[in-house]
Amino acid sequence: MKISRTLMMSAVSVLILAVVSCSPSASQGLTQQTPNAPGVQAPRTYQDVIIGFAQLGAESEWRSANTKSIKETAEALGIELRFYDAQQKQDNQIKAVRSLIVQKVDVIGISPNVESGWEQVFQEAKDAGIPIILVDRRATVPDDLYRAYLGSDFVEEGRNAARVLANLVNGKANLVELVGTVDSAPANDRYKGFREVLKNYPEMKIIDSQSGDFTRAKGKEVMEGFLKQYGKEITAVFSHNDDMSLGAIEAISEYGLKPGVDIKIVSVDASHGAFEAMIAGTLNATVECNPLLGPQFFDLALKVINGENVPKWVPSNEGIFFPDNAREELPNRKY
Ligand code: GYE
Repeated sequence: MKISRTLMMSAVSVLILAVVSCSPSASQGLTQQTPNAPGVQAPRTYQDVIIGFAQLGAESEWRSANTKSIKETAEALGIELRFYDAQQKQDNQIKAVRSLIVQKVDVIGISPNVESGWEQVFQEAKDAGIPIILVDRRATVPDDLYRAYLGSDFVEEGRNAARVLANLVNGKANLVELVGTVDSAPANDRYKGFREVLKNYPEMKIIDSQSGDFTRAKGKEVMEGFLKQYGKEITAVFSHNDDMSLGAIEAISEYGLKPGVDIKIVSVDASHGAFEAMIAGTLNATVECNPLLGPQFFDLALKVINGENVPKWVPSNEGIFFPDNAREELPNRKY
């Protein structure tokens, strides 16, 4: 498909070149024939931009869906995409940004693995005249170092998780928390939002809180540690993503307790795995966090390239899902 289009394009350009060079008016009349006034550039289109993307890794179902959305949208729109996967390492992500600067791409999209440590490399991009768009995760940098942030309201997700959990346990629980990647925007914000609402429930106590780095394997490992230390004292889990919840579910079952029954579990993302767990009765709720950001990202990128005004924050639409309608909803889920 790509090859035939490229071939066709070069055939067309050869034809145009031939026509232009053969035409007697080629040298005199060309400026009058262009549709734009002199000095006014035609807006760029998806087909004539190069967009770089520094993805943070492939740590979760959410991330795989996010990467797929970006790659598939680029393909569908005919955009030349330069994509990097940093394997959850900030150093790799910084290297990817530097390499995209050298390649002189038109825009760099990035999901910063952690919030801090971006000023220098973002400044390098700015100095090279390449706009940065933050996708999914924020970075703590001055406003002039990025053009826009496209992503979720993670604080609200944390608040919603607390509201749902409070309902499930009637305002009384000994809970443990599986935190996402340390210093990442979603982990910081979900942590904060959750506690904000929990203040209204004095009998809901967080007995421990540790990072499971947003992965299923670490989520399981941390939950095993919690169970070893607190055993049956634990009555609820707040996990910052579904993958860690699935790991925790395994740990709880192996420990001999019933996940979703003996220990209530609420998490974030609303991925396929979470729906399957809700249908199986092992997960009690999941707060949606939408990873399908490809279309919004490229739309934003093109606007930025064409000098249009864009909002500083473009939020994504999200809901909450429970076991009652999980079976009905699952076929509609795209990730
Ligand atoms: O919740 C988690 C992923 O940044 C919103 O990262 C994203 C989070 C998502 O690993 O599953």
